[in-house]
Amino acid sequence: MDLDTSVVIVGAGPAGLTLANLLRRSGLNCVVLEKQSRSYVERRQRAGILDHHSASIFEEWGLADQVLAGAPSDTVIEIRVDGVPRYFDVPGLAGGKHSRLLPQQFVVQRLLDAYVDGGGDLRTDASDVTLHGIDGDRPVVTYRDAAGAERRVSCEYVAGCDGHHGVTRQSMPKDAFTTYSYDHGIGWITVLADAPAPRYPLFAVSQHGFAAQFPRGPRASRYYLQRPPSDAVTDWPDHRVWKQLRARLGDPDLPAGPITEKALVEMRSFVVDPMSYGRLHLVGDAAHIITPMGGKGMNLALADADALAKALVAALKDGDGAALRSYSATCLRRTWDYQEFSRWMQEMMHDAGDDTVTGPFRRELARARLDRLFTSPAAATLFATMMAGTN
Ligand code: RFL
Repeated sequence: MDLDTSVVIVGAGPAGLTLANLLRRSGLNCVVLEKQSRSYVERRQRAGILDHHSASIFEEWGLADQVLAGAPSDTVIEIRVDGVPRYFDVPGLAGGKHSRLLPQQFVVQRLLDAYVDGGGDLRTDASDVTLHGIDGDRPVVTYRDAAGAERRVSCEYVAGCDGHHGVTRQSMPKDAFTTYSYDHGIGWITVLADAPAPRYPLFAVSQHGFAAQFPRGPRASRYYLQRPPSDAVTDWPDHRVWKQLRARLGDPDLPAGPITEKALVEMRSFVVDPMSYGRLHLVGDAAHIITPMGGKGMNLALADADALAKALVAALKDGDGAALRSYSATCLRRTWDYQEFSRWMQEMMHDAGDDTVTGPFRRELARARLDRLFTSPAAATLFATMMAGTN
């Protein structure tokens, strides 16, 4: 055996790195195995919103200075219907609680620095990660290091933080869990461009289809455009992207900029229940994915990591396994709550626009829902608290 440790964490994304930092802060040993290089992981651009609950995790664990520094607060969102702006004051309606604009790669870079600078054990370029004996008392995880040599690590628990396409979930017997998978029947294309950020995160509804524009730092924007599910990236040359954005945002003067990334987004939801099997606990995207509408994917991953860290501390330091036994149920409650929020927002924003997809009746229902956000304080407060992630 090359190493004995308390917890092997597979994957150095937001989930794995948060868990690793929290365990280190509690004085527990762990090893992080990541199949990519450190520079690859640090550059991967995805989410951009850290909600209130996620920020409170870093505050509670004394990591706020390292992780949250300089992240501006998300204040107001703009919902533009047929080119007419309406402003929705999220913190004002959510009791002063708010999200922060913090791109995922900054979260990852900062968590990596905090972990490695604090002496944490990170093994990148680890291939062929395989779990053995997760239904016994002392699992073993094998992998190949960067030089191709096989390594063996024994541990008390394995945290599967290796994302939707990772290997840890596949180590659970097929009959040990139920999978819920849902295709939302719409497509998105996402575009990252060096173009001026919008004043506020912007959601646009019109007959041309849904579009959104979010800041990614002061000089970059991430855009999302609804597309027919059968479209490929090649169906969206740059001139079509800008033409459609101008039509959908109702802004003929929208400034363009060099496009640095263009990708299709799968509008799919996926949940595994339970998230635990034997000594393996799944965390974040390894257990559930959610569409980007509402910006909750990374935040659910961080909430799982926090719950698992607390449960592992109770089990390993105090010999109390109760929180570990209820880990899956705790996380799934939150996951389904936000799956519902994301679906609510998605139906409202899409049905209210291009009525060739779901028809004019659904369009009017969705417009009534949208309107209610600005006329009913009860509806507005519920939406704002979910958006800010106050629970
Ligand atoms: P990750 O980030 O996928 O990290 C998993 C890590 O595991 C590694 N790995 C392995 N390591 C060892 N052995 C193996 N066999 C391995 N297989 C994989 C991977 O290399 C990687 O480093 O999962 P994690 O940590 O659970 O974090 C989840 C979040 O990344 C994800 O939910 C969000 O990015 C989702 N998401 C968004 N979330 C938000 O909260 N707000 C947003 O605005 C938002 N926008 C988005 C998004 C995801 C997107 N894409 C492309 C999926 C926008 C996009 C475009």
